[in-house]
Parts: sequence; structure tokens; C-alpha cells
Amino acid sequence: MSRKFVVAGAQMGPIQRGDSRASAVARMCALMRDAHARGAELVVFPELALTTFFPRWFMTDRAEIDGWFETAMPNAEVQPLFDLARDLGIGFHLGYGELTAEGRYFNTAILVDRTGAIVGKYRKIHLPGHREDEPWRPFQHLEKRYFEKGDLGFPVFDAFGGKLGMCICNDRRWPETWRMLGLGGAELVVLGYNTPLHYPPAPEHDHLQYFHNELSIQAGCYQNGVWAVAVAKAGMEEGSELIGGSVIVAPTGEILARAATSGDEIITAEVDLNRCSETRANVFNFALHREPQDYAAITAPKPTG
Ligand code: ING
Repeated sequence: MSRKFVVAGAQMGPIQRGDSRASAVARMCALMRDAHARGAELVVFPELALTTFFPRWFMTDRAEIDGWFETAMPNAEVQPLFDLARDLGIGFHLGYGELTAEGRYFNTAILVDRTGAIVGKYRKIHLPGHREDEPWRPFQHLEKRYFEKGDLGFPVFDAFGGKLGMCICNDRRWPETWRMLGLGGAELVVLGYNTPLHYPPAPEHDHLQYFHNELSIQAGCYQNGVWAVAVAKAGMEEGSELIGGSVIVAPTGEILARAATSGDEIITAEVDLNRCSETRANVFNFALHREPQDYAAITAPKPTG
């Protein structure tokens, strides 16, 4: 049975501090219509797609911080996107700041099927950056301050005729992310990112940000035999330039589509989930070739202190 369908990456340009969620949702609805017109059955939106990348600022006021989070999903601001998806019969992936009823804060992403039902949730595990004010930086990266580490593991969900996994931004740089999803049977990994071009701790790497983005995703796909749709929020946000470079990558590691701009842009490709076996049945046949008894250091606890 063919398991081919068209996926779309809905790259978004910048969202400024004063931009409303309604304006971001309106842009996302326009992108979803464009993707649907191109035959897409699944649309992938970026990390923290409803707001500017607020962890670039040091904040102490709880009300100000909470204003960047969603206390329900869907909610009135996002409902137009859910309604459009249901009307068009198209699924989507959305990243946002989650504030739970218990008062916990996560960098979260959901998977919504073609009926508009939320069929999967993931909370970001690899939180980059720092926790306290570091005013020496032209802009900060305070994800460890504003989010808890995700507590859902790396789940894989039955959807769109296959097995889909999610990760978020910095997760894509860690081979453990991809291997956990591969071991979980994922065939397609969807993810969003907000990646500043300038990385203050290592400015000598700024020119490598697009290369490292593709390197991480291509390696993850090839070494685990998975498809990936990786989508940026891009462009100049409040003086911080975010990279674009959204891509759709095959289980061979080949890039099938790449964004050409740093704005709102749809990229599409036809994925064939049956192609995962080309690598998973051969060079990366985990059952036959992996040697986990020799990998203990990979999951050994971090040294304390
Ligand atoms: N952003 C960046 C990312 O991992 C970063 C943080 C930038 C890490 C550059 C290393 C180098 O793509 C998020 N939101 O994780």
C-alpha cells in the first residue's frame, strides 16, 4: 500500500514584540491555504509560532512572562487555525509556550490531525542558553529560565498513515533526539525552530548557522531512516536576526525542498513513508547492527557538582 502524501513547511517571517496573536494566526491561515492549494495534507509551523522569541529578554515580572504563554490549546486566538484546518481537511504541527493548569511552563508543540483533533504533544527536552541575566549579550537566550525540561519523553504517534515524532529546535542538534525517535519507530519527524544567526558565546560560528542546521537534520534523517520537515521562524525580530533555511529531508539525508527567503514561505514535498525501509532494513537495521551493550556511556547520568 502506498503511503505517499504531500507535506508542507510553513516558514514564518519575524513576529515583533507588539504583534498580536491574531496577526500571527492570520498569517498562518494564509500559509495553510497556500499549502492546501499545493496538495499538502500536513502543514508544519515553527517553534513558538504565536509570538516573538521572547526568551531573548531577561524578565522578572511574572505577569509579563505569563503573557507569552497559552493556558489552553486551542484557545480563542488560535481557534481560526483549527477551524480552517478542519474545513480544509488538513493536519498541522504548531509550536507554542504552554502554561499548564498546575502552573508549569513548557516549550511545547502539538500534532493536529485532519479532523482538527490534537493527536500528539511534545515538550522540548534540550533547552539551550542560560538561566540568569547576562547583560553582556546583545540579546539573551533564557530558555532555561522560562521553561521546564520537557516531561513527555520522545513520543511517536500513529497519524497520517504512519508514525510521526516531534522535536523542537535545539533538540535537532542532539543525535540522541533522532535515535530515540528512530527507536520509537518514527517515520516522519516534524519540528520548528527559532535560531539566531548570531550566537554570542561563539561568534566565529555565525557564518555556519545554516550549515549546522542542515547538517544536524540531514544526519538525523540518514542515521535513523526518517523523513523530516524542519521549519523556521525567520528574519529580523526586535534586532535579532533569525535564520530561515526551512527544509524537507528524505531518509537518505537528501534535501528535497529548502526555503529561499526569510519570510512567510511554503515549501512542499511528497513523502513516501515506505522509503524509510531503504535504510532501516539495511545499513541502519537497528535489530541487526546496533550494539547497545557497548553504549552505556550515552545514558550514564551526568556527573553531579
Ligand atoms: N535556538 C537555537 C537552536 O538550537 C542555538 C539555540 C543557536 C544553539 C545557535 C546553538 C547555536 O537552534 C533554540 N530555540 O533552541
